[in-house]
Amino acid sequence: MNYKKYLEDQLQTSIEAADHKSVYYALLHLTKELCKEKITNQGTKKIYYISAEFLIGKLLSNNLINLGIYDDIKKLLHENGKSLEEIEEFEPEPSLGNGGLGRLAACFLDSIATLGLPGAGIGLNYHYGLFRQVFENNKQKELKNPWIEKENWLIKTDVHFPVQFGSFTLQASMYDIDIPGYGNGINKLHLFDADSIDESLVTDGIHFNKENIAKNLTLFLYPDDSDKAGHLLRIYQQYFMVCCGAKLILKELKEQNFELTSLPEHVVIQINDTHPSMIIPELIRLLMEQGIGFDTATDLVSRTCAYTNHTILAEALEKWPLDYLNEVVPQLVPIIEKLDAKAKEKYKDESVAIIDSQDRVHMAHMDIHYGFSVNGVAALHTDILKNSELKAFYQIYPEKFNNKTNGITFRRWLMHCNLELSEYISSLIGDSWKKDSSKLEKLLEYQNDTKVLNHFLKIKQKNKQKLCMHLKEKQDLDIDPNSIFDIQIKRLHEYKRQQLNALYAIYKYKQIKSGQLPQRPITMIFGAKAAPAYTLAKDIIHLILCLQKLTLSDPEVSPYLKVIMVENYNVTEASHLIPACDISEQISLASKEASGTGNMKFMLNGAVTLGTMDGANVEICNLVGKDNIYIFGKSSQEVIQLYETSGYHSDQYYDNDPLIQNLVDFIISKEMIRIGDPENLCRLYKDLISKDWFMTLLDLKEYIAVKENVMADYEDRMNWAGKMLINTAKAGYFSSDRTIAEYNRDIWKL
Ligand code: T68
Repeated sequence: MNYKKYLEDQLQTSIEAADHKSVYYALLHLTKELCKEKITNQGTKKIYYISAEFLIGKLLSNNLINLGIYDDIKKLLHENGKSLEEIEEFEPEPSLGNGGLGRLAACFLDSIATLGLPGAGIGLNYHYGLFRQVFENNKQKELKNPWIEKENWLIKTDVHFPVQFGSFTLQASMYDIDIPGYGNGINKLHLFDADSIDESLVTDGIHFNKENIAKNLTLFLYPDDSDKAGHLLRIYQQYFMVCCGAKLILKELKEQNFELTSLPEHVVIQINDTHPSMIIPELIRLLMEQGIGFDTATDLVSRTCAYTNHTILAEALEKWPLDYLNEVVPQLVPIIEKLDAKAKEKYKDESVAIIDSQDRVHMAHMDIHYGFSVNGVAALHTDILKNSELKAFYQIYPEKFNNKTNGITFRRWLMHCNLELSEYISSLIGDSWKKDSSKLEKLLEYQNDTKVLNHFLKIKQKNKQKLCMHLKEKQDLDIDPNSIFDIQIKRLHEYKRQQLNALYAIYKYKQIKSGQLPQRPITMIFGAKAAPAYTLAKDIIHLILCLQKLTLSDPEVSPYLKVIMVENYNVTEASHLIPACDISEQISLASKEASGTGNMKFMLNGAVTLGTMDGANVEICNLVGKDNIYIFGKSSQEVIQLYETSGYHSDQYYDNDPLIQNLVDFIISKEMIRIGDPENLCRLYKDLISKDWFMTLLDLKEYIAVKENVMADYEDRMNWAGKMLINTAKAGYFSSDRTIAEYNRDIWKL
């Protein structure tokens, strides 16, 4: 195709004369057109990845890369006075996910298509997605985030289904997004939406009438669920998704003239966490409607569904009151009760029941009994599932349990976000790593080559300068590109321990005030959204924003230490931040972070990890070796034991250690209260010294000590560059192409 001609026809003018936004739309249409010409990945068995979240991020560049025309388009635009980077800024980011779980689903879709596997994503078309975060008075404020413009990536289909709820029926329509594989055919992401949605229901921020389901069902991703109406809405969303998904799957089976009883031979459904778990009873229900008996239907569905667990946090394991299900989806309740009765009869053990003694339905338990595979998302996480959290189930079904360590797509997280490093790598070891990421290990040949190491440093420096320009433009922040960039970006949660990092900032601040200056300035960068109803998480954001104000406004401090919080952290911001990072903060309380995937993105881009032995950090450590990662903190076993014996008391750490006391006290010091809100700061302070459920103080001293070592080691630039190179070279294991190949080999068998 003559791209120039196509674009100019679309634009009705020259590329040069057109404005950026119009060029973006023209490219969007071009990409959609090219996807149409591509073949769909084929096979006799298909994977349906069903997930309440697909955090796909901006699509233009990624699609161009996967279609193999990124360089051509870039050049064409450049020749006509435009830059692709500038044009991309006009693409709104769909925020159809919260964090790691949703982003993983997006990386997986990319890899499924890239490996040429027949597959599809099934999810919901949230109109406003996750909220947009703005900072006001050093606090987070939530605004809606409309992303569906008149011209957009969605393709309206002629697939429509009725969805029956307790007292009413909604009409659903399916919208598709093309997922081109890198050098392979395309797959689809199917997003379902209710026809009756009323966007005008949202007037202020993210508030809306939760009761009017027909109008609000797909307005927001996981709206505030702090009350009953929120919980019910969530169940409505989940059932809407699985009902449409199940109907689509059976429709496609029928269209290929396959018998319903051959379901497990032609279909595999990967249930992404428990949000889509109701697909099990729903499919059983639909098969029974077609005249198949309960036992046969249950057997067919059980051989079709596989479940991925992403967390061991008790509060994140869904347990829906039977009453709620009776209100929203009464048609599923008799099926769930039968499934429960069957399990109870067979395994007379209350701890593996689906419906517990308080009449709550344990969604994960249903998945495990009535699915054929259960996987964790990193080696340590799967071990914890087997030996602690799901031990009783592991004893019943050892053959169902398997590990699939997470991965990331290198198309987005290196080739796109760090083009210069990507090209430099290819100039050293050739292009083969793009299809076989293990080839990155060839870089190890250069680990002592000062010319290569210097070039690694040079690219990092350029990326840091670019980030400085970006943050200047975005938030009017002045940061020093020669400082150390220490970055923690992820959802705000106590277990991820941003508060631990903030206490280090206080430590440094105090040192500087007392005249102990760091060898090199430090820029501590945070990016995080807090769930709107998660009070303590919002208090931690407040603490960080106060520290930002404190460090930036004090001329004694700001030349040496700056605390920065990036507003509205999302996939796009991540792609600016990750290539510029020196130190990757992965400091969750051991045992709590199932895997992490940001850790992998940073490592790939040559950052060195400072972390606990948690999630995939353990595997990173094994790959790069102790010299190329900084580990601190209590082990997962020690932490699990502390929980089991109620052996952790934060007040003891606070009372017995003057340094800890000094740092924690600073949260409610004169300096901080002058800037911040005493209510938020005091609440956080009190929590830390009386509860501290995620054991911040347990690891604080060691964290500070190890972080000081990192800073010192950073000064030996050649040695540090060696660590960077080794991290990139060893990151090949974390390609989602590898993860998906394993899912296919062990679970899907397409
Ligand atoms: C994340 N989980 C894990 N959950 O925390 C992370 N939860 O360690 C892992 O790398 C990632 O999954 C991928 O496996 C989440 O992101 C959620 O976002 C979530 C959303 C709603 C309810 C519960």
